[in-house]
Amino acid sequence: MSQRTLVLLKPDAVRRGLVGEILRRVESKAGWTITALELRTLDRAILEQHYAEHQGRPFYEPLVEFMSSGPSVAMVVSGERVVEGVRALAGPTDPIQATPGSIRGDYGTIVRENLIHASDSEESAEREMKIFFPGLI
Ligand code: 3AN
Repeated sequence: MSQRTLVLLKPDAVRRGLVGEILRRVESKAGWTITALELRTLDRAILEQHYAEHQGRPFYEPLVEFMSSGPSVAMVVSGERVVEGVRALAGPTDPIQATPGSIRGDYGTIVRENLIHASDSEESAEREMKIFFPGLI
């Protein structure tokens, strides 16, 4: 089942020089391809759309602050079961709970700065791809 998913390499990943390492893990999965990619600093307006479900939560303001603190890499990954698959590569939200071998498990320690975002369903992927790549068909 070929799918597309929206992936963000967060400002901590870019600052720490981990973009290449994370892209390598994604590209190494058989049949997965990166079909859109952009380095950009995310502004408040785009983050408010992206994180609409978290508005009002205590971690929301610090999250928006962190996510706009430097450039991120936004990309679309396509291929077999990528929605579930990229989330498996990433590991769970809390990097200490994440299994070593996953991206968050290998490189993260704190929940906010957990290196990578990946859409959690095909519906979220459709919504999020439109936010970051409105020109994408
Ligand atoms: P995930 O990215 O694992 O799907 P979400 O969508 O629940 O996690 O949360 C979005 C982002 O918000 C996380 N990647 C993390 O940066 C931040 N976040 C979530 N929960 C917390 C929390 N309890 N404290 C601080 N930051 C959080």
